[in-house]
Amino acid sequence: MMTRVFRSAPLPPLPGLDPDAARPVVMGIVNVSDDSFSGDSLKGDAGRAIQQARAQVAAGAAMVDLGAESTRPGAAPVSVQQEIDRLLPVLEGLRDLGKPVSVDTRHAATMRAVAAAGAAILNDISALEGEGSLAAAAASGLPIVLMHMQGEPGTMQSAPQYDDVVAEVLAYLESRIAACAAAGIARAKIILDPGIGFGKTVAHNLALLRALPRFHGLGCPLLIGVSRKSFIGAIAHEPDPARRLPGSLAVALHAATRGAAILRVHDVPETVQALALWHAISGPESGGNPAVQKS
Ligand code: 7PM
Repeated sequence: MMTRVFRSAPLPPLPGLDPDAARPVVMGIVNVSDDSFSGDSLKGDAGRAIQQARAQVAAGAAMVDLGAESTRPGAAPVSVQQEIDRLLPVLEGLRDLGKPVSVDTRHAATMRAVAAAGAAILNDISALEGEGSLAAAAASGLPIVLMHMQGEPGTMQSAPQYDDVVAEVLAYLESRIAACAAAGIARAKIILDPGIGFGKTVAHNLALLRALPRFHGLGCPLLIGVSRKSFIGAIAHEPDPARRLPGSLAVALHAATRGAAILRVHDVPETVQALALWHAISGPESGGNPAVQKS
């Protein structure tokens, strides 16, 4: 039997992130919707988001991902100013978190505002294709997550089509790395994400997950987000996203074994526990996962 050996690129240096941490690390998902009680720091949605982020870090998250724009089909649109107004109080409240706060946004104005307010990572599901986003991200100097998506959030799941999903996602991400390079963003600042569930059928998602090792060839660390996603519901016959933890853990461990650097998840304590067992068995204490070489 042949063991496939691949080299996974290191994460960019981040304040509060241990460069020697066992990988993958967990990124906790924090959503901040409208803030009807702003003013009282622990009431309203900003307060809930701050408490949720702190609880996730206490449970072992190495970082959190803060998002204010719902990408769900049919969700009420959020203006860029509303997005900024929701994010800034949470970022202010998390200044002493001690762990990197990533912000999930597609808008250049939001990128500039959150970079000034202490965000540590810019996570863009449109891979900096928005107007002015390449320049805003470059000016921030922050590490960037480039994610692949086919179509737009509202309609992307209606009829996703590829000739070769893996080749097309690889080529797209390579083209965005080149766009970043032209804008002055070095490859060492880039984290890549195949965008599971973003304009993909169940079969497309499975093909990408099977092919994860090929993504290391792009020379950047990988972020994988599968938590509670609908392909898990489709395969497990579980319509309720809140009941998709077992499937989410199974896919998270699959990605861990294939060298993912960051797992973006809703269920932080549960994922941290699953990874602790996986690390104990296949991590450095065991002589290392033979499939993964850190560079
Ligand atoms: C509706 C549709 C609600 C999609 C929520 C979602 C990712 C991300 C999201 C991901 C990166 C979800 C997604 N998913 N950013 N933002 N990678 N980099 O299920 O997979 O959380 S939002």
